[in-house]
Amino acid sequence: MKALVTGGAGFIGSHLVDHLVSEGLDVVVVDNLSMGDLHNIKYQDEVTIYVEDVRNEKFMQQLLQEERPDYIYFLAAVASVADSIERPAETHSVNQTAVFNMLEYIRKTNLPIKQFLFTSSAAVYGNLPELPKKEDSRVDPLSPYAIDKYATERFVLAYGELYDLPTVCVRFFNVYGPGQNPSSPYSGVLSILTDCLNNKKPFTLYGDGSQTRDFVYVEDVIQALWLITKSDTEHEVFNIANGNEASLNAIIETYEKVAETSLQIKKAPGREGEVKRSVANIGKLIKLGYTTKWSLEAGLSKYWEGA
Ligand code: UD2
Repeated sequence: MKALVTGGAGFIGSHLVDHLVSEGLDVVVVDNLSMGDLHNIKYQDEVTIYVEDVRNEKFMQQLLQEERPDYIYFLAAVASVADSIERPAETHSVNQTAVFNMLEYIRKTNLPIKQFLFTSSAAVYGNLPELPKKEDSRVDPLSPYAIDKYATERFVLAYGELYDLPTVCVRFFNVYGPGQNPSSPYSGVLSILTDCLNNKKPFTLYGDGSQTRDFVYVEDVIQALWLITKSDTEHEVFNIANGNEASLNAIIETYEKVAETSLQIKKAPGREGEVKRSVANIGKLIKLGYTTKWSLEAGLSKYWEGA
């Protein structure tokens, strides 16, 4: 069996690649290294790597013809709400057009695949008051990023139904763990916090810290992705999260305890397009056999150990 992972040198992608290799799959990675790093992939020598942009349509088509993957995990994305507000056309070309083009090519050429998994985001739920978010909760995508993710989900699911393709979508909540790049202002807050605690840098807190998130350790995310693959599920959407809500203030406090050091905090206004509260219902995943192995405290301790 062969798997193609777009964005396979990125934070989540590289953990997935290592897992797929350990399960005995042949793995092909496409990554333009805009945020990713080949060093993130532990089993680099056992993986076929193409440093390319998923927007290179000709290249992607040739790749599919030559490699003929059974499983496709589409993780390549500009994973930032703020970036999509600054550069909506560019992020759209990655977050939607590249995925659409691949689906369309698979349809037109009848490429046989076992599963096409698209990675969407909790951003699709926006700021509606219903909590916890269920996969069939109302959506309210507020940013170009969230709109692209939601619209692409709809394409992926409709292509699945209309053209009998085995497609599935997942919505990542806030994923953290080793390998997350802290260097961009849009990096995950826990990678930035780790960097600040480690290097005694001041941390910029956007808003009053009462915003909540559902943080899930990357190993649990990989567990969920693999369960979805193994279950041969199709035409479904799954939340991938921990199922617990924590405020940013509470997270900072927990992390300071874990790291046994205190953080220097600079206050700044809240970010545009931000979600105020976020927490997932993970019942659908639990039905597939998912159990969260990492509480926030355990995940932070493990992350801090390796930092
Ligand atoms: C996450 C995803 C994003 C999208 C979104 C959906 C990450 C990295 N991003 O964005 O792709 O799916 O969820 O809602 O997982 N913060 C600070 N200081 C900092 C950085 C962040 O206060 O230096 C705050 C930020 O304003 C936010 C919270 O920390 O309230 C979490 O920020 P984030 O960028 O880690 O993730 P989020 O939820 O904005």
